[in-house]
Amino acid sequence: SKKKPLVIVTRKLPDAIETRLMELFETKLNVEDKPLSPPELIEAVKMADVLVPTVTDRIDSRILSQAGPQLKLIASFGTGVDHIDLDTARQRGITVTNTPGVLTEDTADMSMALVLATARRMGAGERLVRAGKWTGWSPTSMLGSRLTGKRMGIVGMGRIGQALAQRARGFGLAIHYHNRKRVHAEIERELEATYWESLDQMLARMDIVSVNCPHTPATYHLLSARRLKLMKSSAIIVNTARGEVIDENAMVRMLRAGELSGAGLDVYEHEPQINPKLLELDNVVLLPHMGSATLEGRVEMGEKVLINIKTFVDGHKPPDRVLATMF
Ligand code: 8YV
Repeated sequence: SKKKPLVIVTRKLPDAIETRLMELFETKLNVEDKPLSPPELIEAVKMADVLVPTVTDRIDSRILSQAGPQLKLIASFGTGVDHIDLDTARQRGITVTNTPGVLTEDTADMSMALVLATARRMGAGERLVRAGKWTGWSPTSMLGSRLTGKRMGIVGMGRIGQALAQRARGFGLAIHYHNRKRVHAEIERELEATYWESLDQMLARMDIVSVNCPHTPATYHLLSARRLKLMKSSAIIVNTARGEVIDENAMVRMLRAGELSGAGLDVYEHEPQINPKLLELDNVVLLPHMGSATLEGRVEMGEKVLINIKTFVDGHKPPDRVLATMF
């Protein structure tokens, strides 16, 4: 019988997924749950038939240039693929898959949660209570801004952007969006969403801006210093996508100067490093990249990885192939 392919997994995954991987393939797990160092990653791509990386593994051209000829599939655990050099993978004949769809609702929940937490100052309120500094109710303290009747601008109207729009409508927000392409008229109608071809023009008019696009060469610093300056000083910004989409230094400067009223961030430009100036600000809510972190979501992401590997190993095209040309 044919030798089972060697699958190398870079991080600890849910038990049920690891068990299934070991049943189906020869599998090397990471029991420590520490990200692999670059030399360990090189060792992995030299040996593996299939690599299962996550967002914490930088699979750049340097790493891929060391890959053995047997490496034919990178089945990433996660939806964003900006940590993988897709062009080099394609040149080397390596198929790349991701796990789209199963984390849409959870990530949209987190975007909405960050909007609420930021607009209503939940972080500052919680810090006050925990510090034992709350002296009682007052008519003029802890005042945030009302959501009902405000405008939300969604940058990136894909699956997550649309799921966020559905939620935001329930909070009385008017939905606006910018996307490379206008979405289907039917979806636009259903969400009562207004399309802005010009991101600049949209930004100038929004009370809330939510980033929900992938990080690609085209979206790196899409919210540049110049564009951030177009926003109202009363506006808040939330990001559950990728830190690189916003010029983080420029945003921090504006938050400090009161040129932006608040930010709710789940992702950062240099994870897991946090700009120390962010920690000094009271008008920001800071989360540790947990947008898709639900028990259910992680298992479903693992199931997608399993299906992608299984179909590929069986000689078929895996369902969640990522093409460099998608971006
Ligand atoms: C995951 C994410 O935590 O899917 C993504 O793009 O950022 C998160 O859902 C991460 O990708 C795991 O690799």
